[in-house]
Amino acid sequence: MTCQPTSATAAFVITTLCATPTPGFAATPLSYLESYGSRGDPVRSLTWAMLIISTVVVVIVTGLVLWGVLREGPAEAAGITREGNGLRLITAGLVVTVVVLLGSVVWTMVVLAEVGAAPAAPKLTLDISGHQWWWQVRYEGETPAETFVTANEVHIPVGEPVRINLSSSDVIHSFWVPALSGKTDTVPGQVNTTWIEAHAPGTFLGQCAEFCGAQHAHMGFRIVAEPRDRFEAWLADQLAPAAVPAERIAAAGQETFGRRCAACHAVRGTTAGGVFGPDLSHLATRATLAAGTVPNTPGHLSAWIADPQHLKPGTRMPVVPLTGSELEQVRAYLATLN
Ligand code: HEC
Ligand SMILES: [Cu+2]
Repeated sequence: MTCQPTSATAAFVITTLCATPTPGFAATPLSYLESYGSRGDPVRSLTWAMLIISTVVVVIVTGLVLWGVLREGPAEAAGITREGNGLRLITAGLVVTVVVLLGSVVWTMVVLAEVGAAPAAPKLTLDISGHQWWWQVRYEGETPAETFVTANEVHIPVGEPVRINLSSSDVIHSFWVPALSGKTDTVPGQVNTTWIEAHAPGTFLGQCAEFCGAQHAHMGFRIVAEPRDRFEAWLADQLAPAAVPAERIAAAGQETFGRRCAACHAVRGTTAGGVFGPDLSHLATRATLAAGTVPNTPGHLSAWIADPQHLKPGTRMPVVPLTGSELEQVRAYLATLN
């Protein structure tokens, strides 16, 4: 077929049909009907079973109703007689219903027990905190020097359970990575614990699942599951302090950043220590900006710094008035944070 859209609807259909084939997960990143880890798997099976049971029930009930309505004309229907008051049918229906419902209750209990606690003492524990409208992620190390904070992108080793302590700095949010785990609320003044495990490397999208204000829909995050060695390399990279910018423009950017941005943003290894906004150490290694709102490209980064309220209306980052050259400098500086 030719891939030339002629109208908006046609464009949608064509982009859907002409898109290069992608695995199911990539095509539907928030699908909860697929799972990629030992916490998601039992829930996935139960979800499918419930879906199938409910569909079968609807089909049977609809079929029986239609059969009852259409079997004879309305005139004769009034004269239908039921042998034994139809009690045998009612009993059979009840028995089937009770057995199926009890079965699903037991199965649900088993699944809840299975996903309730992490299987073994997890080697990695993260503190994740929901903010309007982004996620703060803290990797607790053995020593303060091994502890760091990042945002919106969570790296984990493949095949290892990871415990996550969830908290919130403002309102109730909900931590949800459909392919790896169900939802757990982040509640102000309380720590809720959840865990995830990915049995294959990949990027798994997460999303705030509790309405939390204007930009709730732009409160996404990603879990990047990597083999142990690559994860360790990422950790080491994150722990490295920011290098002193070599280029003049980036050095000037660091100075501007210190004056205009550092009250809210931290960059480890520098004097910038603000905690109101996301930690920007190693920002250049992240795939997206502003909790998954836009890809992390030089263009989007400039657009974000110049006018965050345009990309994410209502975001807690204000428009910071900068001259064109200051903006260029700050962007050049942020590009060195890799
Ligand atoms: C009043 C506090 C405040 C100031 C000042 C501020 N920011 Fe922010 N910034 C935030 C908040 C809050 C967010 C999170 C926004 C969101 O995702 O909704 C943010 C997000 C960002 C992000 C995206 C980070 C990520 O992980 O996706 C970048 C980049 C950024 N700010 C750069 C800057 C720069 C550069 C300046 C100075 C010109 C600046 N900010 C000034 C509060 C601030
Ligand atoms: Cu939300």
